[in-house]
Amino acid sequence: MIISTWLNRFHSSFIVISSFVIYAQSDVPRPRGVSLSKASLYSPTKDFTCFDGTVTIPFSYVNDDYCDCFDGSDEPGTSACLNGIFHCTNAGHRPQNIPSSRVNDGVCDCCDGTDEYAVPDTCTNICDELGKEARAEAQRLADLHKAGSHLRVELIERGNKKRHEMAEQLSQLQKDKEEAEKIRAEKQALKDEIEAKENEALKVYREAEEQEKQRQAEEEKQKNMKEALEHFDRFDSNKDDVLSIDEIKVVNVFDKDKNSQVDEEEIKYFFGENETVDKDTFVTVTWPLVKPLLMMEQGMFRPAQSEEHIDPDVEGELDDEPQDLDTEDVGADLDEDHSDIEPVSPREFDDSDIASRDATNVYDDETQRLVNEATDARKHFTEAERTVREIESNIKNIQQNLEKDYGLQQEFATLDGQCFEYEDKEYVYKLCMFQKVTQKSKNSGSEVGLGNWGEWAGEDRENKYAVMRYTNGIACWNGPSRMTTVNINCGLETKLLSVSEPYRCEYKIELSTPAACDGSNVNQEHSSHDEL
Ligand code: MAN
Repeated sequence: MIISTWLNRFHSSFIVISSFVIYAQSDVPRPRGVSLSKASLYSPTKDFTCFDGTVTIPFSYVNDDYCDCFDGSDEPGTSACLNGIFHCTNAGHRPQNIPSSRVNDGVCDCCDGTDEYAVPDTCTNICDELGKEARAEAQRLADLHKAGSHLRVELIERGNKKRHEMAEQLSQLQKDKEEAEKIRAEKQALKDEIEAKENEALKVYREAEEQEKQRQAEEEKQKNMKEALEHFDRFDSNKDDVLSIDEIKVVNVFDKDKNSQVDEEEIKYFFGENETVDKDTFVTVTWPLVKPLLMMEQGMFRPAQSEEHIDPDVEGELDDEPQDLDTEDVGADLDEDHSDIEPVSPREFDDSDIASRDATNVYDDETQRLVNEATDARKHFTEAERTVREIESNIKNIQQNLEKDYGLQQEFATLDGQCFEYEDKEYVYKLCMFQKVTQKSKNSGSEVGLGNWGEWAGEDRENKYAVMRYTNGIACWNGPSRMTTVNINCGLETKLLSVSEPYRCEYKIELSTPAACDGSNVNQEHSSHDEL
């Protein structure tokens, strides 16, 4: 491909002959666009080998406005290669590398104007001016870092002290926990012992209670049966011990849908789909269905659900005229749950039984004494257990804090838990360091989580502590969870400088703090720029 385009080479070099010059910068002669550090790679007395080593060309092909090297290294001073690099010295300011495609494009990229040499006077050299401004800014930053680093030292001292205290607290809590666990074990043993005695003493009462419950249930059953049979007899007008559809047609209470007519379909519902019912079927099938309607007619029963929705004014009316109730609903309710009218089912004997017994004081003196003792023992055990749990939770919190990365010298430790606010037109933002970020709308007042403490996220190891990331905030509408990046800058005060949302539900906070002030960093930054 390279050989087949010889013609193009001569054509190009003819048009832009000014690119093909040896360009002297400072005291080391080198081709245009080459940095001082790379000058030795371009020797006019030798052939030029592309930086990637793939092609060697006569030196005269360098900067001939024809791209010979795949890596663009033969055309640092022309725009012939798409991937070339043009170096401007920018004397008086910072040197700069720009893509060589920007050479002679009519835009001044370098402050010394050397990237625009095709048309003379396209650019003015403004490096001195920019350099002056940059040096002033660098000085301001250096001063700021210097002043801030005194405060940083204080933060480091306080941070280390805090960690030390936390470690001490942790070991104290671990001792407390052992002690609290011992007490809990003692209280448990006492409780178990006295509860065993209490159980024994209460057995008698439990059995009596159980018997009483059974007796009451049986009594209730008999009462219900008696009531059912009385009604059977009342409905059985021809006294043949069988209820027929005709006999029931005249009994209003069977008018389930309240249309003033008892039709066959309704009766069959109560008859369990039979044509007639005898006494047994009446008691087991018909009576449970009709009893609630009878009670309703007598004003004794109202479906529980209606209470919540009823306007107090209307409620009175309904009490007076129960037939206004929606019978369909009543039917459904009755099919599923008769608990409102059934006798209370027997249940296990538990603490509340003991307490109620305690209140009515129906135990004999010895049993009552045991119950009181057991109640106290249970209370003491619960308290001992709560104490262990509280200590465990404190231990967990301290351990979590001790595991947190508070910077190389603990400079961020004292900021943990401190909250800082920032207001814009719409929202109040709050950053609680190492905890979470929130956003509160000024209109609705509702608070939205923009992320919980996640990790340090500086680009590399040296500036790991320049960026904090808070993740897993409240999910964005139709999108991922909200998250916040906090850029840490040196400042004499810890505060939020700005909050923005560069992408939907991704927030960016600029924070200043003395914890980020470090005089040595500024100098390093300077020297690395000068090297370019
Ligand atoms: C709320 C705020 C905004 C966010 C939108 C996304 O209005 O949390 O910051 O952009 O929700 O729907």
